[in-house]
Amino acid sequence: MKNLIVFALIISLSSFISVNGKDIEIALEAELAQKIKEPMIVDDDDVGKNASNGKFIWMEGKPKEGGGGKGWAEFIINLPESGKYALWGHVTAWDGNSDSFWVTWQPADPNEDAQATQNKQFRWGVAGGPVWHWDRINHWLDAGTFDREWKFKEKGETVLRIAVREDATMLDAIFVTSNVKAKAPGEANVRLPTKKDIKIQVEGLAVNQKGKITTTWAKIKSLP
Ligand SMILES: [Ca+2]
Ligand SMILES: [Ca+2]
Repeated sequence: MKNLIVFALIISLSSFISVNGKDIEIALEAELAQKIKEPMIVDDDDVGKNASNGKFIWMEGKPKEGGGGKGWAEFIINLPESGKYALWGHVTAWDGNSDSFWVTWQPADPNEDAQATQNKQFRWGVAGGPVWHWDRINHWLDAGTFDREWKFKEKGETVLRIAVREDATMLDAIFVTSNVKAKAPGEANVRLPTKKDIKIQVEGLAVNQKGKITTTWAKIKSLP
């Protein structure tokens, strides 16, 4: 009987630990996207000074009403676990005409070209500010902006597309986290990519919660 109680205690303790385990966190440089389609470009000029890794991506130009709505960057993100995820972007948004992107993350989102469909579910209303700051990726719907979360049924490769909506909205880095509750960057434990993060991104690796590399993917090298 005593053994049974101890056993039950161990089981409940271990489930407590896993529930409260460290979040999965992946930091990505925007300019190291696997594919970038013009007029979205990588830039390093004075406009985006102090960008992480010295570079960022944008549709170059002055903010103007309407925006270009062409070009995008795609990231292959190798998730080490299934489950729910949130995204944060390190951004600059000059004014009300340079503060949005389209965001789709497959396979949780469909293979939909949001620039063509103009589906507001995929519209990210970027928090304004003339210097780099973190903003949680949201849906900008008619009723306002609401934090997005994505649920992946399986671990492994996913494809995140950040597409131009309004010219001049700037993206420096992306932070992926399994913490979908955090409302503020500090709570979400956001970080700019470290040298190790950049190596993981370039080599196409996934990491476990303890920051150890778990898998490699080969497909990335054969991307068209
Ligand atoms: Ca706008
Ligand atoms: Ca950067």
